Amino acid sequence: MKKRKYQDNTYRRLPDEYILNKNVSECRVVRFNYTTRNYAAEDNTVYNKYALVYLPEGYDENNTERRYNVLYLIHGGACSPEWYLGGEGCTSEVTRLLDNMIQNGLIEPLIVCAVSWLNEYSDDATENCLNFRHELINDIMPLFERKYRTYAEDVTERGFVQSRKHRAFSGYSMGAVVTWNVLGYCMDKFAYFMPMSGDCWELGMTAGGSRPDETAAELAREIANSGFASDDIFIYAGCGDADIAEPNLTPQINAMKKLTDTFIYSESFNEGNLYECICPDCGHDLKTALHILYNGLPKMFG
Ligand code: FER
Repeated sequence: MKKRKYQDNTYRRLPDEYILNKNVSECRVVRFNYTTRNYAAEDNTVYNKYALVYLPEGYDENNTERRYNVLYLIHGGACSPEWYLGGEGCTSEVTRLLDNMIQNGLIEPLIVCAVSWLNEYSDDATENCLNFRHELINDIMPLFERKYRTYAEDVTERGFVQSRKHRAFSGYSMGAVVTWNVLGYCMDKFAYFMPMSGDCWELGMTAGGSRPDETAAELAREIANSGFASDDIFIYAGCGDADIAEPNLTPQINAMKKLTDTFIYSESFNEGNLYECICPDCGHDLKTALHILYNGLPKMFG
């Protein structure tokens, strides 16, 4: 199969007009309801949850031919899916960014499913982040990808694995903690990962910063266990230059760079599978997430 060509990973400034509230498009943010369980406990209680969904302009649920890439996107601490998508029936900086990127041909039209690691059964944010993948795989993806026209031909294990190059996972701050975890355990169903403003907490809070070599080795081990090769995954990590997560993320990325059997750091995904985009004049906030989405999304999906 012919591999796609990737443009350079190097940071480009997000043009202001991409997020300004002009030429406001019709809103296509809808609510997706589902039920879940507490996978960390012997608990069969059913909990109601929802995601917010961005549908690209022209999305037609009756057109069974057309398929769309899907990005699962998860928020940080003290936030919710609204942080990205505003709310049901809303537009936001993220929806305008996506509309503009699609309109200008930077990316193919895609579906975004903004999910949440918050739940009714636990207040432990770190635990929730590290357990979220069970809810994603068991409860969200099968229902969501049956309803929306992703590349999964069916919602079986096989259907998800075969369509993994058309599926990305990204999150900001605590959502980046989720992203590194999904990378480690669900890379059979996802090929592209975009952790924004946050390090990997597999070995504890901010361990990407305090134990970078062990964290990198743990990720490499998880990838080796998955059976996928280094050219089967793509990691576009990012943060701001004045981001409180930068001192946690950069040491982890530098440690990953040394494990060249697994991670190939490169200015382009034509040659490698890992990049850290450090956004100038950016802190730990939505502006950084917007810049990383702008830079990273054109490198997602193969
Ligand atoms: C980081 C990852 C996540 C980080 C902070 C967070 C300071 C989250 C913080 C919060 O939501 O309170 O690397 O660095």
